Amino acid sequence: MSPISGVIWDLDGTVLDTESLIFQVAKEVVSRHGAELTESAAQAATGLRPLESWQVVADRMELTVPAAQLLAESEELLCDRWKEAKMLPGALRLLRHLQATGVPLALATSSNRANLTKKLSGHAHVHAAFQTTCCGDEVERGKPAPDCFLAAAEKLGLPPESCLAIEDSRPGVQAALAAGMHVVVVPSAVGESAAGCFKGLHCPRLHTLPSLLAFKPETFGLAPFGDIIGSTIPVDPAWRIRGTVVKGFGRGSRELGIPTANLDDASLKSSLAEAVTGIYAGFASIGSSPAVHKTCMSIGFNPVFKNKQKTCEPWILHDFEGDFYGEEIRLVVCAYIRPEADFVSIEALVEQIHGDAAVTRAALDLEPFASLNEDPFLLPGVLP
Ligand code: ADP
Ligand code: RBF
Ligand code: MG
Repeated sequence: MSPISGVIWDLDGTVLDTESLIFQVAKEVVSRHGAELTESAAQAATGLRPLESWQVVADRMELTVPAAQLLAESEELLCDRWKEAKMLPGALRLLRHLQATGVPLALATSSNRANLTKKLSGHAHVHAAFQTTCCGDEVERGKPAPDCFLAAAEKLGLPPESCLAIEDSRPGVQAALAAGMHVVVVPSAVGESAAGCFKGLHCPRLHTLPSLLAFKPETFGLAPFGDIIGSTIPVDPAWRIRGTVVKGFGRGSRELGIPTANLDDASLKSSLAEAVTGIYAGFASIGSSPAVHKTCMSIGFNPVFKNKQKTCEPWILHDFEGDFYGEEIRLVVCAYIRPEADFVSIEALVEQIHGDAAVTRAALDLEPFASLNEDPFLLPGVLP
């Protein structure tokens, strides 16, 4: 493949998590008109320009109100809320890395100029990272037409074939492929809807990733990240989590031979509600014991088992005698290993988890992780 000389980013659902805001507001607008917004209608509307999105919703939900009115209602509600949008996992890290290594960067968004400004008002450093921005109201045709990607490449002075587009939605991917670019897609849609969302879009120029944390710049001939320690990404500052060990699904020891001390729901909600799902490494201690052990843990939905609820499950790399349900567990989580994944078999999952344990053991011997095993938070009886 030709080397990448510039990266062109989509905004909504790729850099910023505006999707959940938009969904909340769209639900409210649709309910005003006596209907209930379905997941599939919202899905079909993702990635298009605002008016086109509302036309899709109006058609799908068989609303008699004109799309323009629905848009006006939602814009009014969203106007003050855009600044609430948070950066998506790994977006800031990748943006900073590309900027620091001199890669030309552009934004190609379906948003109009006024909304782009509002959305990035709380993230001035992000806005400044892009040499150029191309908005939905500045091109003739919106995504899935290639116009905004082509315009962005032209503004960067680069041929489209040497550009990498980063996208989250189907129309966005179609637009970038039509522009002749390489595309990395981090689907916003999850589970079943994600599977259907990119159906039929096969192209050697298209690469799918679970999140931008899994992006490897060297795959595209770009400088590798410099922050990797022992093949993990540091979690900085480390998370200090205290919880109670509760009963899980009872399959860790039995089915996998890997016991996991599941954290209670309340501590999960208070300290990890927004944590990126994935596999992490850190140190743990239990109950009244000051002993500190290396630990690898999964936070998320266990795709292999299709859990409906998020769990946090530390596997403490130590042989205990018996179990310790109801005891306090203290965790200092300092390294991200990989995203949660689906596997074809339980054996393949178990093998991967043993690989994670090996990564954990090795990485936690390295600084700045190693000294965290003396973190006072891990001592019994120390208050937060
Ligand atoms: P559950 O589904 O209830 O979490 P598991 O089969 O995953 O059951 O077993 C987890 C329990 O095993 C923990 O709650 C803990 O009491 C005990 N246990 C024993 N050794 C370990 C270990 N090394 N790491 C985690 N939990 C352990
Ligand atoms: N479950 C998955 O479905 N996919 C994974 O990639 C995955 N990785 C894990 C990595 C580690 C280090 C641990 C401790 C657990 C992982 N699990 C994963 C969770 C596992 O399925 C779960 O602990 C058992 O099903 C018991 O609830
Ligand atoms: Mg468990």
